[in-house]
Amino acid sequence: MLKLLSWPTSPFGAKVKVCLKALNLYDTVEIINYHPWQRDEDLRRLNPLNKIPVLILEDGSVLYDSPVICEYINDMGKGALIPQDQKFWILKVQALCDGILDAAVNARYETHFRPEPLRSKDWYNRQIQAVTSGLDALSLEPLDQSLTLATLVSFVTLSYLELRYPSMAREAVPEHLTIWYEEFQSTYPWLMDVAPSDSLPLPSNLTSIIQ
Ligand SMILES: N[C@@H](CCC(=O)N[C@@H](CS)C(=O)NCC(=O)O)C(=O)O
Repeated sequence: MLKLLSWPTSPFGAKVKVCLKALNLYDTVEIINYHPWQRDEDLRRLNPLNKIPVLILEDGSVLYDSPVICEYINDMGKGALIPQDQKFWILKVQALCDGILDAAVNARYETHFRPEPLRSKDWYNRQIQAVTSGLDALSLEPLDQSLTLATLVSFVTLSYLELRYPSMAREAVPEHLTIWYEEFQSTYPWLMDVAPSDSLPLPSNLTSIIQ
């Protein structure tokens, strides 16, 4: 059985989970909850970058980086999430959403993992600016209600912001993107089961200092 190392709050892990759900493949993968800031070297042995998600294949080989894993799952689902005629638009939307998420996750690490005296307001603001200008760009993309990698990553991006930055989700997401998101949620309510969520307590052995 395939194994996915992820954590419920991780938007990159959620990208993989929503792809699995959309293709009806969720039950073919064992989900292993693993927090990347855990104080051990288990994750680094699988992914030298020490990041989740990581997918362990049946022959023991490992895939990392969510775009690579999503592409693998798309192949398992016979390419349904990346129709050939939209491929490069879909990959561009994924790159945009990944950039928004990288910036949002970095900003969160700054305020939650880095000790107060080491925090940089300018660096934090730069990340938030990438999130808001990324959202403006995303709102110009012709997202529809079909299930593709483009709509799924956009869904995960907006769900992550709703979880971690609720006031930004209310105020900085352009209105028609919010309308698209609400319609997508009500069309596919079962996707909410695997959207980023704070459903597990943090493990006790986390590293807390980023120098
Ligand atoms: N480009 C990577 C980003 C993954 C990522 O940043 N994951 C976070 C959790 S949401 C992580 O593992 N962070 C640990 C770290 O930065 O050391 C992907 O798309 O998979």
